Amino acid sequence: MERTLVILKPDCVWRGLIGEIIKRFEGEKFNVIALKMFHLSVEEAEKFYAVHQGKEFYERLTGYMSSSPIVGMVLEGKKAVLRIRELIGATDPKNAIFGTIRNKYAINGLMNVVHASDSLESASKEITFFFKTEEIFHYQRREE
Ligand code: 3AN
Repeated sequence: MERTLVILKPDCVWRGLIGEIIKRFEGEKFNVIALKMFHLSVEEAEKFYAVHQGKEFYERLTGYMSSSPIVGMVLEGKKAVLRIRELIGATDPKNAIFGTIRNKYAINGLMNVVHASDSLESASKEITFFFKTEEIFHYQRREE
């Protein structure tokens, strides 16, 4: 089992897509094991996206991510990091494979619905950024 961090970005929240996107993840047998709404400050967004500092889209990205509330969650499941990245699709929706979340819902390469950790190492760092240990839970999926 792996854990990964997912953020439902401002465009997901303001378009009323929170439930729709969580449904996609749950439908693929990932468990939501932590869930919280945040409104990041610019400084917090800058810290979270520090790896992108210096890139031409950095200010737009940190301004956007701190512009309105977002939803953070930890998902748990088999090969969660890679499989969630596959489900969300490429950064630019024009390059996202048909059927992926970004292909269906992203507005553009910035407002692209969802963030997901890109490696086990970043998942671990990003989960710690948003959640305390006691805010993360574990349970078995039961179908009955
Ligand atoms: P991904 O989220 O697909 O891993 P990253 O890590 O390259 O993409 O970029 C982080 C975020 O920065 C993206 N989710 C997107 O919101 C924004 N971003 C990336 N590239 C661009 C770009 N060329 N123009 C505008 N925003 C971008």
